[in-house]
Amino acid sequence: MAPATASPAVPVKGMELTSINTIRTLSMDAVQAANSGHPGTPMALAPVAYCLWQRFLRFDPQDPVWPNRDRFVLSIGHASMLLYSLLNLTGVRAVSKDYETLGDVSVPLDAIKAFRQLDSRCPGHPEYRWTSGVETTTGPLGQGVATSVGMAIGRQWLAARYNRPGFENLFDFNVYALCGDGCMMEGISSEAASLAGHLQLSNLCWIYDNNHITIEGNTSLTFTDDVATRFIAYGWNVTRVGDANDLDMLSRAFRTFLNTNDRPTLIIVDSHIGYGAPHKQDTSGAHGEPLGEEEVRLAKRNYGWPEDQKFYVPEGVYDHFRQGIGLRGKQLRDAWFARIGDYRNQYPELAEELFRMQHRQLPEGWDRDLPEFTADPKGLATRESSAKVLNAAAKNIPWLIGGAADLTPSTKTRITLEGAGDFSAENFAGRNLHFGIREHAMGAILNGLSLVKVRPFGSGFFIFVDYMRGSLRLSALMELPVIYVFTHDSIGVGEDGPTHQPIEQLAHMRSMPGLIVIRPADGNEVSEAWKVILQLHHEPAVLVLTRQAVPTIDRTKYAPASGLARGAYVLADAPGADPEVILIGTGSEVALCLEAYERLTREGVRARVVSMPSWELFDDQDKGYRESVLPPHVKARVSVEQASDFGWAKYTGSEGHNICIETFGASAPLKQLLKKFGFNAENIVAAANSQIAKHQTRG
Ligand SMILES: Cc1ncc(C[n+]2csc(CCOP(=O)(O)OP(=O)(O)O)c2C)c(N)n1
Ligand SMILES: [Mg+2]
Repeated sequence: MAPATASPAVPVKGMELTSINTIRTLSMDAVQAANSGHPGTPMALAPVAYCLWQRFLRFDPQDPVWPNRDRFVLSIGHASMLLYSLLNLTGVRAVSKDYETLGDVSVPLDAIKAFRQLDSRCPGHPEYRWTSGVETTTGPLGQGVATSVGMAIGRQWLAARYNRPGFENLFDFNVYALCGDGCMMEGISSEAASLAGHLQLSNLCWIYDNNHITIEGNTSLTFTDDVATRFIAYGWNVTRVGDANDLDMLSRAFRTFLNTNDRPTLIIVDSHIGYGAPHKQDTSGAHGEPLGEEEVRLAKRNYGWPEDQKFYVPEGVYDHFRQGIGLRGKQLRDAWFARIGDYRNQYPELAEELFRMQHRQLPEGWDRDLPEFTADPKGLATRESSAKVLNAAAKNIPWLIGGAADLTPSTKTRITLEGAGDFSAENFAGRNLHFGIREHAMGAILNGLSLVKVRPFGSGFFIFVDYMRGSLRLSALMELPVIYVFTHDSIGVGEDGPTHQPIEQLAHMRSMPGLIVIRPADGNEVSEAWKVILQLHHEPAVLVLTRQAVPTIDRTKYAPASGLARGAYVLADAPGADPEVILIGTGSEVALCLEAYERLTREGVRARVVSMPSWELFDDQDKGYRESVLPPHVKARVSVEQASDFGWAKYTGSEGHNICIETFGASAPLKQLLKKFGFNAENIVAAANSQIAKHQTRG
């Protein structure tokens, strides 16, 4: 570990100081104008960010989506003005959704003046997809650093696959993340740092703002970790900068990172929150509220700044950044693209892969091997059919990579293709990732992987989605097509009991905007589900699978599984399609509905079975289709799902019947549980008959 700086820092002067103070004052002014926000940390870290961006970051503001750019993650999302100031001063261009670079500046000064106001490119916390140059959405502390691990893993994987003789540096970008006390306290950072150390991700650098302040006051209240020792124990290189204003020491620390080839680097920077504000520096008062007009004035006086100027960018500042990061970034980016033509000539297939991956397209014929499953009453667990489908897809989509949080043997998500390999410090080309028992970090890492454009999947027991909801929510918020495969979808886990039985998790997932949840009924629905999921561009998907076997439905007798793409479809119908009652099932309960349907039909009851694997896909259909599946005049409806009934009334009506589970399940063999909770054909038939009677009386 490098010692703290011993001699006083060489004072920063000239245009460097002016540029740093511009970052500081823009941040203060924006927060003051919004009358809300976090001024203190941008003021303190302006020199750190300046040093990194201006002297080291390989980033071209003119092309902020250049694939080999260094990534900068602001894990302390509340310090968003630090990033917005940088984006403005370096002149980062806005990029359209289809990756064409547009002429506009991503963050014009007017956007900073409208910080935190509706539709400003400067929302409260940095949002990916909304503001070009923001590499990932941050705000929930710890998420940014964990996501940066995914980016670093992604870079290693890209390098291992695409760097070739003569093109050793095609992918060699570094990932920097700026974090604070909050990030260090959150458990997710420990999970992520532990994995990063284990994988020896030497392209990863976290910068820890050790300012000893959080919202409630001094960290002595809650946090006495020896962070340096903790990270050394994780296998990181740790170095320290004793003064956030010391550009030379900061540069030395960044060079130490660049020269470290066998492990990630943590740079601990001692800083003063609210630096320069005479009454608020080093207090939590500088954290999350405007300084106040007078304090802003006094801080500006301290900086030698014109006290009455607001949003002031002195002459020469833009040019200074243009000559630094701008010039360096452009040269690196142009040199990279100049070589891409040669790469395409020498490695046309790899170049084609890269193009498609970067544009979130799939290879030609990606779905040609997806299996069909023949009817079989004994059937197959959907986790088993999913294993076959996943491997058939992985065969034709080389950048489909993923793994589990130590549950691959149970979730069946291993890519077993020859040469797929295991991702490790010794083999960055492996397609099977091992996240360890670190669900929360796994979600963030998947986001990071998706942000560098590989196609990631992660898996676990459905119950443990609770442990990763924070990351999963960011997948949805960022509109990333991350694939989550969750098995052991309900009480089918049997003897493991309530701790392992998801009940309310489906409702949780379905309530999340932008997330596609699919609970397929059999092998063929699994195949169709993967087909839908792999074609998603902007939505994460949650695939919910059984541990136990479910019958493979006879599609010569019942409707084809292709109906899955519409979210719900009529699987079996009354003759003439005018049912008295509709049975709606998902996943393992669809087969039960069919059994009940056959009995009802024998009894002369006109029943319909709707398989409804995905509410979201169904809700996306036009009204005509939705009403053809669930005709409004047929009010007798029964839903069957081994989960909470929360939300089902939307499809069954408040007078419909929901066969569901209202407790946390129980520990017993599945047979006993099915009886206890009423998941059998008799119960469904009885519910159907009483629904018919109820609605006839009313009608
Ligand atoms: C997961 C999570 N919990 C709580 C918060 C609310 N919050 C925002 S900033 C902050 C304090 C962060 O302290 P630190 O990281 O030291 O930042 P500093 O005050 O030094 O800028 C908290 C608790 C959050 N954003 N995310
Ligand atoms: Mg702090």
